[in-house]
Amino acid sequence: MFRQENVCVVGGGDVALEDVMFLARFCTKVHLIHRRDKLRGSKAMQKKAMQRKNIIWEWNSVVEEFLGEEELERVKVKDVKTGEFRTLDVKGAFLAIDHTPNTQMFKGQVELNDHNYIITKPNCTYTSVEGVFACGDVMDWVYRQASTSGNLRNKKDKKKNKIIDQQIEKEKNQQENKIQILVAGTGDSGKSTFVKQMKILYKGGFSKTEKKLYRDIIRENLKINMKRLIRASEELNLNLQKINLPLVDRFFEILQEKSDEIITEEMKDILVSLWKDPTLKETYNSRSLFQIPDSTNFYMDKVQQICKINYSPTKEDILGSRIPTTGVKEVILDVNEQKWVIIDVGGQRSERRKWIHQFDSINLMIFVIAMSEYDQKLFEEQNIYRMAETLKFFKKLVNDKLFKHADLIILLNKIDLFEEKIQKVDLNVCFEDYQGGLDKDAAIEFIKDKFTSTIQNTNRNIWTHFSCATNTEMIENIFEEIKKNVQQAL
Ligand SMILES: Nc1nc2c(ncn2[C@@H]2O[C@H](COP(=O)(O)OP(=O)(O)OP(=O)(O)O)[C@@H](O)[C@H]2O)c(=O)[nH]1
Ligand SMILES: [Mg+2]
Repeated sequence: MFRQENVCVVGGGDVALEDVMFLARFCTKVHLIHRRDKLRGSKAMQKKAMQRKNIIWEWNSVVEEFLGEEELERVKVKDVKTGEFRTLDVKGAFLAIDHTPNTQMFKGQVELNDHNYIITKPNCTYTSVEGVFACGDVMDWVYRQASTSGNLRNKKDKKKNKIIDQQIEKEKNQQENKIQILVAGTGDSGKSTFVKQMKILYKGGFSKTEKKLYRDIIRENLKINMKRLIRASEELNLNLQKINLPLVDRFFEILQEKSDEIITEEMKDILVSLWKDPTLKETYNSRSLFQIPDSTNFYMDKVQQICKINYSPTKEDILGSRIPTTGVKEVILDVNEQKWVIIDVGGQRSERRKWIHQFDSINLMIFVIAMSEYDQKLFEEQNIYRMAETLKFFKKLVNDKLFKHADLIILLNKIDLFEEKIQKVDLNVCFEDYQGGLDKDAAIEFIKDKFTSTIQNTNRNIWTHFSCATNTEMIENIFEEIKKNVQQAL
């Protein structure tokens, strides 16, 4: 789009330099506008850039105004030393914001992730230090932008601009020998659990701060899930033992009370007593009728332990915990001189909207399907079976123009729960055309076929694995096989 046109890049870090070098390959002139008289970026890259004749260095300069009728035509620039103004004829302007958030001053004080973004508790601004909160660019890994073009006058231009940014991104990935792996699927399928296993297996597990965050989430979830159980028992007309009714009243009272502790001693005793009520166990066994994590019993059985003052969650506790993902999370692995960027995204409908058009240089997609979800209804819409939604989404995603060339791994997950369930619940609750009854193998073949038959481009590598994402050994074996297959295929 900007071939043989003049453009400008605003910035002075590595991102600006990378953009300038890329644009200089096909633009007539690229002006680099920088407020100082030297650059911050890498010296080697600067030397290379200095040799390009069509890069014009606009030192000590800042942009005053973007000018043009229908679209960008000129940029008004101010010399910060002399105060003089001049204009540059350009068709596009790229604002190169550095990838590195300005968080160095917090290093060692609050927990930062691999990219120096401040880690916050899911869905809120709490950092690892009580009383310290973070928001905006320092923690917003999702909406940071490497480069933003200023030629945004209409929809068509926005689209063209996106293509340029995509090309830059792809080029960078190739230079850095990066493989982008998107872990996709609908909500609650096990994507984040798979990514947690990557951290356990290849990144040394979880830091003290992460463990503290999980501890708090596990404790908070005890209350949330007890509330769900009580409400569900009411809706199912299942009566709790009379002796427990005052405890239920007190449970809801305490939920309203403000306390520094997530679970007070009194709340702990109530949870222990209520979980002993056979009606709540019966309610839990009917959980396909309402929304509650499958791991709830695991945590309810160990309330005493979880509420101990020095409790630190075990690997199993962390893998079993449920926090719906919001935004995009990354884990970067070193695999034989390559960087494998594993990208975890939110699978619920509202989350999918955010990322579905965001990725353009995905090499491999791991689509996670919860095999056991076939009798469960969607969290987002109570009259839709989860597996029907997953099938629809799978079909859309794997055939989307952004992903249809990416190699594909289908992870048939929650196989442990599926094996238990298929002995009792017929798959035809979700798929009317299924006639295999409670036969496990017939059901597996049917599900596999349902999904794979929707793939239009079969001219790519497609691998299928059965998994239990909470089982570290199993995931290690699967991932080692994935590594082998991907490396042979590349
Ligand atoms: N039993 C069992 N539980 C699993 C398995 N995989 C995941 N889980 C549990 O299922 C729940 C949801 O897993 P997540 O990894 O958070 O799901 P997700 O796909 O990341 O969900 P979103 O972030 O909402 O898209 C967690 O409580 C996990 O412990 C599995 O194979 N077997
Ligand atoms: Mg998740």
